[in-house]
Amino acid sequence: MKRLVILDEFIIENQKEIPEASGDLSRLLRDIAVASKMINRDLRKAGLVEDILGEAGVVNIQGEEVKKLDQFANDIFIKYLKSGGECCGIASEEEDTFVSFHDAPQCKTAKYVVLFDPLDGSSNIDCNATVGTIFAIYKRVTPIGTSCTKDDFLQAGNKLVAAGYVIYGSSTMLVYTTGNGVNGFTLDSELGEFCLSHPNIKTPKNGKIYSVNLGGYHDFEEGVKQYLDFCQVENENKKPYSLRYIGSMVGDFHRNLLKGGIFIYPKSVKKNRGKLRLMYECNPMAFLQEQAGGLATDGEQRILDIQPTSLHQRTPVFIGSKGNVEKVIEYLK
Ligand code: P6P
Repeated sequence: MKRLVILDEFIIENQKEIPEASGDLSRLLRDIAVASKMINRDLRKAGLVEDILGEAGVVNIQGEEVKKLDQFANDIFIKYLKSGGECCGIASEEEDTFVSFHDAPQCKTAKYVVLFDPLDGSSNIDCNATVGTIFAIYKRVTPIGTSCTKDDFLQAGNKLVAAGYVIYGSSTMLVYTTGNGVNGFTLDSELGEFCLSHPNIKTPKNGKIYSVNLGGYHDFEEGVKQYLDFCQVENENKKPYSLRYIGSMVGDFHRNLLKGGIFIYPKSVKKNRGKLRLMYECNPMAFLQEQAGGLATDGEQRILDIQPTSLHQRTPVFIGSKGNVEKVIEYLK
């Protein structure tokens, strides 16, 4: 029987590959893993936990109904990242602006900031469909010991130190990269440990799956519509690709990362910058996708090269197998 490699051991083993690694990033990744186990525990019984499903009765900066589980996951992340002392501040989909941990003595010498979507796919939560947590880690750019500023967060994706997601699906998995490939860990809930189950994930160069909300087809720009027509009949096999779309980016992304394919959320007449957020959805997923051998673009440039101007800015996104993304870029030209 193969020896189980648990996440903690893997992180420590691999921190040697991170320049000037001092263990801080390893501890930060472990704090994220602990927070996701807490979220997983309550998510799995959300239907039974008193008053945790449904709307939280607030609307976030995106103008979206905040679900109680969104708020719950957000609070768990902030609590564990603050108590872990390895990050000096966070930005979250559920917070209007960044949150500095300068008031926490244990965070005084922290070198990192974390941006996250605590529970992506919230529209699926109440119907028990796959949801996920997405996180992005940068080294702070302002002096250690001072309160973090917006500059620490508004960094291009090509400056990411680490990124990953936790997918709460038929099993719970944590998938992350520190720039040396992508590895997936499945939660053994009896052990309470994330165990290496998907080492060195690589996305097939070409995929036969496309993921898009076709409800917006008539609002999409011409090149996107032509690519979608290509997927449906004019492709190299002359038979339709499979349309797979569950309306939860983590779920759609994870399937395509493993099987190959392309996830598209384009701009449209109604959403002229698309819907997905650059800083804590598209950038972390783009880092992972490139590390797994795929591509991620906004239609004009590499997602990771976009210079952000605001925490919650949105971007069109075409992400997945190299061959599929290159094809859609041809149509967009
Ligand atoms: P639509 C979930 O709300 C989310 O932010 C992503 O997880 C998902 O890919 C997208 O929105 C779905 O959006 O417009 O197709 O419902």
